[in-house]
Amino acid sequence: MISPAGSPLPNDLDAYWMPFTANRQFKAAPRILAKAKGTHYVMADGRQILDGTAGLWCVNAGHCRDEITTAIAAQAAELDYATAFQMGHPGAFELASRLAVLAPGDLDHVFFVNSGSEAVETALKMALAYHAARGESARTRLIGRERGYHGVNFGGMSVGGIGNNRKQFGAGLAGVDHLAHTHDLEHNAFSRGQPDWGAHLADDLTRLIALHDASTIAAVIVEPMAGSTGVLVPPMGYLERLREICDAHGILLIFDEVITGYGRLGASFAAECFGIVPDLMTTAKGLTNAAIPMGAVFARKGIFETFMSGPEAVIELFHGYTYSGHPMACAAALATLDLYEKEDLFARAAALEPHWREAVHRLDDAENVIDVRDIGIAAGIELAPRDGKPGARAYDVFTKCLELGALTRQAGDVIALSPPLIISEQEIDRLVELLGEAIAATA
Ligand code: PXG
Repeated sequence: MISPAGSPLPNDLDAYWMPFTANRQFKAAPRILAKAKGTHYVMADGRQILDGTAGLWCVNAGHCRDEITTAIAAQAAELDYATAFQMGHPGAFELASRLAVLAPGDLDHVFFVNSGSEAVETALKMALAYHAARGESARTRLIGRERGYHGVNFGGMSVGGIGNNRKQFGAGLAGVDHLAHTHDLEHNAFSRGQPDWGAHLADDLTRLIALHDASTIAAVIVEPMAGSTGVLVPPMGYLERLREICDAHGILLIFDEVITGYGRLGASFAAECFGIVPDLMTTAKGLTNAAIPMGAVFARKGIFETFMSGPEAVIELFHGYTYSGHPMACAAALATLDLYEKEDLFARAAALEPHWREAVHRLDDAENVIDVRDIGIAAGIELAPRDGKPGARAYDVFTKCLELGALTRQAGDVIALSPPLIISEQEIDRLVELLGEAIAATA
């Protein structure tokens, strides 16, 4: 629509093609976020909304933290942009060093990107290039897992296992296969923390090895806790078993920690939480508290060193982005790491976990709830789907909850919760209460 003066009207919703959104449904009843501070959003109509999703699993230290906004502003005035190709700037080196210290084991080298999707593409390419550098260039297969989410670019979509994210876009990467997912309500429903049942599901990898032969497999990529698909907590022993099988067959293990990184599970990374060091680790979201887009891929020492063994004047990895290690993103990330440290937020999340668990499991007996699962400061509340209308009930719960004053995230028939790690116990109780009311009102 054009205003009488010829410029687009500021409140015209039409031009914006919204991502992962039912555009027409949204525009018929828009939900507009105007401001945020701490654990709350403010809607355009002035209503305060408790943020039950930390933005989208990313604002771990709470919204609009002064320390971060100040650092970004200062960096913007000092050095707005610097190319990362054959040039450097201090912030990127400082950030990589800080991250290498934070990461467990020998995940000592860090490659910067701008999103979780780019982190995944980067890690997959690193895995292929690593094997090629070692003379095992037949290792080109990539193994993902059903219900996995690894972003929306072609590599991540292909190793991803969410049907709706794949079906519009053709066959994807060749040579990809998938492990079975670990969701099984018959054995796992209403688990508190890691379910006891399901370690054996990791043996599905041996089936794929028998089928394809290990000599053709480059890497296995999994989310240690699958987030977007509706919070699937790894069964006890499952990730350990995956690690063992990968080790036995020279297959790289990639943890996609875009959601689990930076405190969500009450530790720096899921790798630390579960005591398993992957070969490559993808992160984004909480890295900058989401104030500026950024992702980081961590590589173990041995992988990095393999790349550093060729001629010194030759670029070792033909990969990177214009905005890799953007100065403002580095400044935001450094300020975020300072905040995490100063407020001991990962330990805070761990200390809050028992309260969180008790609170979310108050919904166990709510009408239409068929599972409640939790780990760290994350939970999935699964609802019985309405006949022939998958996701419809959860969408109604999501909109009702927003009306009552809390932002949640709908994933199919699951409501996912992942509030900022600064949330108080009272706010947790309130969030669960509002969700309970929304579920009751939506029966
Ligand atoms: N890997 C994982 C594990 C993710 O959760 C990505 C990669 C991609 O990140 P970017 O920054 O490219 O979006 C993600 C993203 C949801 C939801 O509803 C989660 C994500 C994205 C959109 C929705 O839970 N995670």
